[in-house]
Amino acid sequence: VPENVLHHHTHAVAANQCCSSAVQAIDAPIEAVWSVIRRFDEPQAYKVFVKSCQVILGDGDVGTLREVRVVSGLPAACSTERLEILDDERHVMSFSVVGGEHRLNNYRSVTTLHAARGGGGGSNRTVVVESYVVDVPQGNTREETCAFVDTIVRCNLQSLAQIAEKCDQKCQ
Ligand code: A8S
Repeated sequence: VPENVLHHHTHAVAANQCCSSAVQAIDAPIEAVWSVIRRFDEPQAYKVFVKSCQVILGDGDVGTLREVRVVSGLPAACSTERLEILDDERHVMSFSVVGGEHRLNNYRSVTTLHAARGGGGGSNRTVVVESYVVDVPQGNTREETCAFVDTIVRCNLQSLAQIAEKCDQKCQ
């Protein structure tokens, strides 16, 4: 495992918090996947539970704040999120939740992309690693919290794979 992967996915986890991670292989080049991930102003491009998003401060660099509205049916209405890392060379992005109406206080996630060799020996596949840390809400267990967040993260990564793979076919 490359050192930078371990570094970015090593979180300080307090006693009232939980953390987990998910991995997704994608049949598309790293730059195609990165072009979707790096758009902090457009999470709705692949995040399945996002209804709309508005940038409230900044122009897409670190420190940019966005207000995300989520679809109905979730125990949440909106989330205010800050871009923490955007590294176009190493393909690392991170954001944190700084407010909103939901139960995931102090949520922070890190997403890293890694070029992987395809069947033909070329570098046309990507492995995505996403990890997070979050406060366990009052009245919930660590296991319940991780199950809830893991479901959201896995849905998002599957959607990301579909979009990047489809786009890659069109662009070739
Ligand atoms: C992400 C990851 C997560 C988003 C969560 C976990 C959220 O947007 C949703 C429901 C909630 O209850 C919390 O990468 C919150 O966006 C879908 C509103 C933060």
